[in-house]
Amino acid sequence: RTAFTWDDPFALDSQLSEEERMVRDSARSFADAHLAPRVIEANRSGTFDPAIMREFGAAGLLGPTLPEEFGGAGLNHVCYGLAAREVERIDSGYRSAMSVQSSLVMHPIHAYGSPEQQQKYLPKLASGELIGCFGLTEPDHGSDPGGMKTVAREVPGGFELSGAKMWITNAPIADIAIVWAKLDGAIRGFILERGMSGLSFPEIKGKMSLRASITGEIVMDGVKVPAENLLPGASGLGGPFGCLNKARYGISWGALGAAEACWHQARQYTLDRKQFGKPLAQTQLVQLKLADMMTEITLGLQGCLRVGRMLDEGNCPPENISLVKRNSCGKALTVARNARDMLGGNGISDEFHVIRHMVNLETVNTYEGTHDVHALILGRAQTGLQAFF
Ligand code: TGC
Ligand code: FAD
Repeated sequence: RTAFTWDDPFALDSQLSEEERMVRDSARSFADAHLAPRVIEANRSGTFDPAIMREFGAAGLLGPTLPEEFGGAGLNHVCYGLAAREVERIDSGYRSAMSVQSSLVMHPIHAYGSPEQQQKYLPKLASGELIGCFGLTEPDHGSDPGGMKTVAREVPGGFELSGAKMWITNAPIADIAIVWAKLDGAIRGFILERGMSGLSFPEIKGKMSLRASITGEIVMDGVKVPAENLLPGASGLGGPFGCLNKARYGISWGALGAAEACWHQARQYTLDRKQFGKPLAQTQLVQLKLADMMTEITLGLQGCLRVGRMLDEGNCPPENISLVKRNSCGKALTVARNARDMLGGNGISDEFHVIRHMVNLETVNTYEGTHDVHALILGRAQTGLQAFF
């Protein structure tokens, strides 16, 4: 009989290359050494330490798929996903900081930027010396970004931007912002720099989820942007969505990292905790929940790996990314809610981490396209029928 490995039933490990395993292991060591010791206090105080960005940079975790000439590590998408899984095992907010910088700021500058923009910003973003944010969502346009009201108009020497972006990860600490605005009706990307007149980044307070991540608005009141700060290579919604494809893919791995943390915690807790004279893990109801967790996470990870391989082959339709983003987030949320329950009273204490993952995953299930919006994308793709409006 072949032995069964409870925490890696389908031997995901053996499907990885040596380099991929190395990246995963070093991301795990980084997360354990640099992120785990901070997270409880950061979550309690609702703060994000900007120094983390330089630490991510030093560990090679910012823009890791970009070529080395821009400060990247030339890694494949599978490596990127594995790193996201390890970071989110600690906290979704830390993975958010990493993925916004990598997929939503560095990627568009690399994919759509001029050579001058690439030289100016990418190496400093890769080291964490500069922090970036990505402004697509607006107060009145979240799931329907095509309706955005932020406008750019041509003025001598460049453009003038007016409007507001809402729920922007890292905005209050950002040095630069990739902002999407309508120029003569077409959606274009602009690089805004802190200090430009009329630009501010107020923090959003009172978040009960993703508290170890900082979130804000981008308020633009006639901000003058030099002509050279327009991203020349993107026009239309395909510009921001090209970035979202990368970030959503990373989230699909990351959310399962958070789910694994909850599953492993629930397993150990119910093995250790005795009620009615026996371990909780020796009850049928608990074993059913553990079996469900193992099944969903194991199957989910195989899906992420498959999509990562398709991306690396240059052969991945965006719908596949919707499929795994939606599946991972929805399943991770269920795992976290069940794990919370299995820890009883301790399940609501931050010392046991599960409640923090659970409330974080509410955000992860919402941003980058909600669970239901990805269902509509997948529904449209198989019926040919538009159900958004
Ligand atoms: P639709 O007609 O579907 O498409 C308009 C144009 O965009 C193109 N497109 C894509 N291109 C590349 N990749 C994709 N995934 C694409 N999806 C669409 C499409 O081909 C078309 O191009 P063209 O040239 O024909 O014009 O547009 P729609 O308005 O009907 O879109 C509806 C919908 C639901 C698909 C879309 O708007 C959507 O996905 N909404 C969700 C919004 C969202 O995900 N926002 C994320 C904000 S950023 C964020 O949350 C960061 S959190 C980061 C963190 O902290 O980790
Ligand atoms: P809405 O679009 O108003 O949706 C509300 C509800 O209606 C949802 O359940 C949705 O599924 C449902 N719904 C919407 N349309 C339909 C429909 N046609 N049919 C059926 N149901 C529908 N955005 C950025 O641009 N950059 C960032 O860095 C960023 N970071 C974020 C960080 C945090 C902590 C959070 C919470 C959000 C962040 N976002 C960011 C915004 C995020 O992408 C949006 O919140 C998300 O896209 C949903 O938009 P909304 O909040 O306006 O909800």
